[in-house]
Amino acid sequence: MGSRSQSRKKRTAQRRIESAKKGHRTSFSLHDWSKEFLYGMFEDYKKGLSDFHTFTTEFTSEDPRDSVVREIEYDEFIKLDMLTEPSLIRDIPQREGWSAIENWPKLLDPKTAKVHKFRNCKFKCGEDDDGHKIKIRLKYFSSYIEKNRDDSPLYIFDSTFDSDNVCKSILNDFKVPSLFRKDLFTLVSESRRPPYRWWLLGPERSGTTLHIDPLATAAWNTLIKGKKRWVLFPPETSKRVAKASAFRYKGEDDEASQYFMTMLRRLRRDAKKYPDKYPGLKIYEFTQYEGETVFVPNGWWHAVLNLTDTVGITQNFVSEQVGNFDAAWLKTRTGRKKMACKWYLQLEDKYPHLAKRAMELNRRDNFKMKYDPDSYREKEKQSRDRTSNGSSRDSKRARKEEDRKNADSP
Ligand SMILES: O=C(O)CCC(=O)C(=O)O
Ligand SMILES: [Fe+2]
Repeated sequence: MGSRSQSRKKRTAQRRIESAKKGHRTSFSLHDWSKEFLYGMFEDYKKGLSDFHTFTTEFTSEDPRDSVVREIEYDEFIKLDMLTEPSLIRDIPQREGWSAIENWPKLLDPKTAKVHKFRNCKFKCGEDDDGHKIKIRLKYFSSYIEKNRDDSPLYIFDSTFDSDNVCKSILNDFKVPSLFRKDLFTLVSESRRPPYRWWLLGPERSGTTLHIDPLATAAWNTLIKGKKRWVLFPPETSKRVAKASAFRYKGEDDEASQYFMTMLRRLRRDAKKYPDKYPGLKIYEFTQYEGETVFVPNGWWHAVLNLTDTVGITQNFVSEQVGNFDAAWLKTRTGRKKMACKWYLQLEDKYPHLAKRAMELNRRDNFKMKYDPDSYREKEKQSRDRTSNGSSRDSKRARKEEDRKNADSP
């Protein structure tokens, strides 16, 4: 390839990245992306981490009140029938034969990424101010991974990769780990169900800010390549403490890199100095290595920082095996009213004991569902009868119209 065409390609890559950055953080100039110089401090931050870690998975033992995430070997994992504590499980991809091990690491290296079948696939790497997706071709993103010095770089966080004919083969590269396979949200149609699986690929210093996963879902998160720093706080921890907002100084943002490198450390220092200010505080902080799967129970605060370039996959779910059915029902019946009705009807059919439990919870709280399952069932039956008698196209249109009228907000 001629050098002129190479430099044209470089310019295109740069333009695409710059436009993604401008759309994602509209208040930032391009210069602002590196104004905190976290790039220069990152190596020291990482070296500091290994000072107080002994185990292979680097559990923090700096503070005696720190809790330790349970480590589970694969042979033990497959014998479990329940898991409700935050845990780190080894070797699922190797033992369950994921081709991700072979395929995904190539996407982190621009040389192999630019000849990979995903090179022209567009993945979501941000959102604009109106909540629209910002997408980028993988070949451009891989050179950004290599070259960027941003404080908190863009991160590919994509839940709709299965809608593209080429990148939907990501689905063939992994299998939902055995214990997490019974996902009760699969009873709801894909279109009704909120996004639930994300393919994650990002440069070091990118990450996910502190949050609790939606609708009381639990999550598993498997790392194929690289290292990730995690922090988890139990559900009873106040948002103010977990966010370490008191330790956010002027001019700092609360992106994952800033949070881990400065705010979380200040919180730790303060908690050590003034333990009475933080009764019962527990901080679970650890490093996840490749091949390891983190299990996050429902309701736990968590944040993640990519210590190196990483690629992995995560999925959110509801199941009896992780004990989040009750909590998910409570959230869904208020947050996703129509989905709750449809979910209930499916539960009645496939897991009657859970439908019974949902009704018990409704009675306990004197909760009236916006879409009553009994009348919905009746309506569906009538519309089915109409379909078999009259024109199916007409009734389909009527159903669509009804759906539109009844549309609930997420
Ligand atoms: O690996 C990460 O960046 C964390 C992802 C996460 O917590 C989520 O998708 O809810
Ligand atoms: Fe999460």
